[in-house]
Amino acid sequence: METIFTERHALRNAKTELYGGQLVEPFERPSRAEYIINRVREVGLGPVTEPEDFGLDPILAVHDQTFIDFLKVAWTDWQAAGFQGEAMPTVWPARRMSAHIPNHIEGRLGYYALACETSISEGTWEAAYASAQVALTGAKRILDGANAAFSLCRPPGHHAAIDMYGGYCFVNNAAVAAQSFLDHGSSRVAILDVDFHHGNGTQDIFDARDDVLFISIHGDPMDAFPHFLGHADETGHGAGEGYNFNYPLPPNTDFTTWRAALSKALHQIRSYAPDQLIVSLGVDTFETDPISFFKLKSEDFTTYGADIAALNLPTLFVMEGGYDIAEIGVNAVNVLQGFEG
Ligand code: Q9C
Ligand code: ZN
Repeated sequence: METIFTERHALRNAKTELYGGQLVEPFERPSRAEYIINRVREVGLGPVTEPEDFGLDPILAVHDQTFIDFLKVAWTDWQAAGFQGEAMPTVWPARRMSAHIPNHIEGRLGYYALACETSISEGTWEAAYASAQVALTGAKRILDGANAAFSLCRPPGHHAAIDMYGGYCFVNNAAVAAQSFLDHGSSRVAILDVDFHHGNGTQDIFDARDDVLFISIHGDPMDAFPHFLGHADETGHGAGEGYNFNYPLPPNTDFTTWRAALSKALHQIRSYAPDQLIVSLGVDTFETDPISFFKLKSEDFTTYGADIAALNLPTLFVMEGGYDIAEIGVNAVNVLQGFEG
C-alpha cells in the first residue's frame, strides 16, 4: 500500500497544551509522524510519496470560508496583539450570549474554538493545509484505481467541524477527502472512525446528508473528550437521518467488546454499499495510551485491519490520533498490514 507523507507536518510544533491546569508539551507532537513513517519503511509497506497541491477549494467545500480565513491569520493577529505565549482562547459564546463574530483575536479564538487545549502557533496553518493535501492525494490514488492508500496526515482532523477547531485538529482531512470522492463522481462514501475520541467534526459536517455515512466507535462522551457530542441517539438530521451512528463505549473496554461494535458498524457499511470507505485511523485505543481508556493490544490492530478488509471496498486510511508514541508506528502499521492480509 502506498503512503502519502510530507515533512511539512513538522511545521505544526506547538510548545504548549493546556492539560490539567498546566501548560505541557503537546501530546500531538511531530515525533508521532516520524515513528509512523519509520515503521512504514521498516516493514516495507510500500512506496512513500509526496502530496500534490489541490489548493484551497476542496477544503472550502466542507469548511466555512470565514473559519479558514481565521486559521490563516490567527497566529500573526495574536502576535500583533502583543501576546507572548501561543494563541489560546479564554472566553466563549456560551449559553444565551451574542452570535456576533468579534474583531479582537481573543474574541475570534473563542468564537472558532471548541476546546482550548490546542494552542495555535507559528506554522500551524501551513501544516494543517499540507495535511489536507495528503488526504486529497490519497483520495486521488483511490480514484485512479488503487484499492487502498494510507494518508499519513498530521495534524489530525476529525475534531475539526464546519467552523470550529480543537482537539488537536484544524482542517477535517477525512471530510475533505470524502467530499473530494463525491465531487469526482462517487454517489456514496462511508467514513468509519476508529479513533478513541468521537469524530465530532466529521459528524457535524455530514450530519444532514445522506451521501456520507458516518460511524464512530469511541469513549463514551459522558467520560471522554469531546464530551459534548458522540451519544448513541445522534443519528443525523433531515435528509441525513439514519446516516450517522455512534458506538460510545465505557472505560476499560477491551478488544472483544470493541470488535463487537466494529462488527455492527461493518454490517451497516456493507448495507450502505458505498463507492469508497475512509477510515479515520486513530490508534489511541491502545492499552497504554496516556490520555485514553480502551485496552486494545498491538495484535488487535492487525485483527481489525483484516476485519475492515473483508468489506472489499476501496479504502483510504487517514491518520488521526494516538499518543503512546513509542508504539504508534507499530499499531498504525499493524492495521494496514492486517488489511493487506
Ligand atoms: N484528559 C485526537 O485524538 N484532550 N484528539 C483530552 C484528556 C483533547 C484528541 C484531555 C484530546 C484530543 C485527534
Ligand atoms: Zn483521538
